[in-house]
Amino acid sequence: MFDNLSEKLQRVFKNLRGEGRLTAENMDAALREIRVALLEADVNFRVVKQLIEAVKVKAMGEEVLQALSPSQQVIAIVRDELIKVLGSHESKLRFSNDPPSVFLIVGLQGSGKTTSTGKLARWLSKNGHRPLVVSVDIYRPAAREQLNVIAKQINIPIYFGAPGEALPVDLARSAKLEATNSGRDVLLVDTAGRLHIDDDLMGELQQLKELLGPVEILFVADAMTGQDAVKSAEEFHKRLGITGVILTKMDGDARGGAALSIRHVTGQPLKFVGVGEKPDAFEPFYPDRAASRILGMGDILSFIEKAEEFVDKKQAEQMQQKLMDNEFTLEDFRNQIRQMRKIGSLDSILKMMPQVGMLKELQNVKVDEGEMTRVVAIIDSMTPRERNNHMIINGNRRRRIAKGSGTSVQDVNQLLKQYTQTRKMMKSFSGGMLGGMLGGKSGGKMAGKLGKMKLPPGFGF
Ligand SMILES: Nc1nc2c(ncn2[C@@H]2O[C@H](COP(=O)(O)OP(=O)(O)OP(=O)(O)O)[C@@H](O)[C@H]2O)c(=O)[nH]1
Ligand SMILES: [Mg+2]
Repeated sequence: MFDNLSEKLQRVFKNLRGEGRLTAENMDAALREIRVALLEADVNFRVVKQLIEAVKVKAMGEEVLQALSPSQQVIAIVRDELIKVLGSHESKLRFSNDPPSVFLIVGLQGSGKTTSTGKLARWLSKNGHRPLVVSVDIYRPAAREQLNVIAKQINIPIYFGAPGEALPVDLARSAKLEATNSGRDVLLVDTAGRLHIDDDLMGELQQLKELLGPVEILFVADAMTGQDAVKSAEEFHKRLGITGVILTKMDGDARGGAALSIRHVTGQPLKFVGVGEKPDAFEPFYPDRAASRILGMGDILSFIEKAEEFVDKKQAEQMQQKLMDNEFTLEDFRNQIRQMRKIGSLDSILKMMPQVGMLKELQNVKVDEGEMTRVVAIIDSMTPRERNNHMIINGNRRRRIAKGSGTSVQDVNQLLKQYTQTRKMMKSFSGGMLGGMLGGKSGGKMAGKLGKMKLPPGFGF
C-alpha cells in the first residue's frame, strides 16, 4: 500500500536535506516533484492542487525559511496536509440507539462487498458486537451461498431466508426481525452489485434504505480501479447518500490514489481498508497512520494492534521471562514462529515496521515462508525431551529428526544453529520480538521504544 508514492516522496525529502539552505527555488522544485509523485500515484488532480497549495503557503512562511532544519519542517507540513486530505481523525462507525444498527453494504460489481461484509462482521464481533449478516443479492446465482460460506468460516450467524422470500426487501425485513429476536446488535446487509450505476440498482438500494433506516451506508470501492472508484463513490453519494467507504484490494499494486482522494471528493470518510482475501485482512483506516506510512515512518501502531489480536499476552509475558532466565527452548521457538505466522506473512509485518521501506537491502529480502514450514516440521519431529533440552540432540538423534521431518541433517544442524543464535540475540534484547512488544501493559511501551529507534535525520518529530 502506498509503496511507490512513499518511495518517491522520500527521495524528494532526501534531496531537500542535501540542500544547505531552503530557498524559494529549491522549495519550488521539491513541490513540483511532490506534485508529480501524487499525480503518478493516481491522486485526483483537484486534491493534488489543493494539497500543494496548502504546503506551499506554509512552507514558504518566514518561520520555515529561517528554521534550523527546514527540510524537517517541510516534512511535518506535508504530513499535516496529508492527514487533512485523508480526513483529520479516525472515523468510527455509527451505531443506533435502537438496535439492531443496520449497515447497508453497497458498491459496483466485484468491488468486494461480500468479502468485506464478512470481514466487517468478524471485526465487529472481535470488538464486542453481535452481528448478523444477510445477503439480498438475488440476481447472481450462488451470491447468497458465497456469504453463507464466509459466515460459516468466521462463525457469524446469517439470515438465509424462508421459502417465499424472493425479493431483497422481504429478505431484509425478515433479517432485521431475526436480528431483533435473537439479540443481535448489528445487521450487515450485503447487496447486489452492478457493472455500472443504473436506475434499477439505485431504486432497489433506495427502497432498502427507506425500509431499514441504516445508520451506515458503506460504499465498497476497489482501490485497483483508481479514480473510477472515486468517481463511482461520488455518484453513489449523490444518489444514495453514503456514510463511509471501505477501500478493498489495497494489498495489490494499487497506487493508493483512491485512498488519498475519496475523502476530499465525496466528503465521506474512508473507514476501513481491505488488504487481502482472507477474513482478517481488514483494518480500520487511520489518516495519521496512513500519512506516516506514506512518508516512510512505518505504521507501528497498526502492527501492535494486529499482534495483540493474535498473540496471547500471558504467553508473551512467560516467553519474555523464559528468555531472561535463558530457558527459551525449542518448544518456545516453535511457538514463537507459530504466533508470528498468525499475524501475517513476514513480508507484511516488515512493511509495517518503520524504516524497512527505506532500506534498500531489506526491500529485496523475500521472506521464505517455506523455510518456516520446514523449521516447524523439524521441531515437530523431536521428542519433548529434545525440545526442552537441545544439548542432548546428538548425531543419531539428528539423523532420526531429519528423516522424520523429510529434511536433511544439514537442515537440522542449521536450525539448531539458528536457534542457539536466536536465543543469544534475544537474550541480549532481554525480550523476544513479540515478548518485548507485548510483555508490557500496553503498546505504549513499545511505541516508546520505537520512538527512540534510529530515524533518519529529518524524520524526528
Ligand atoms: N486481494 C484482495 N482481494 C479482495 C479483497 N477484497 C475482495 N477481494 C476479492 O475480490 C473478489 C470479489 O469479491 P466479492 O466480495 O465477491 O465482491 P462483490 O462486490 O461482492 O461482488 P458482486 O457480488 O459480484 O458484485 C473476490 O475474489 C475477493 O476475494 C482485498 O482486500 N484484497
Ligand atoms: Mg457479492
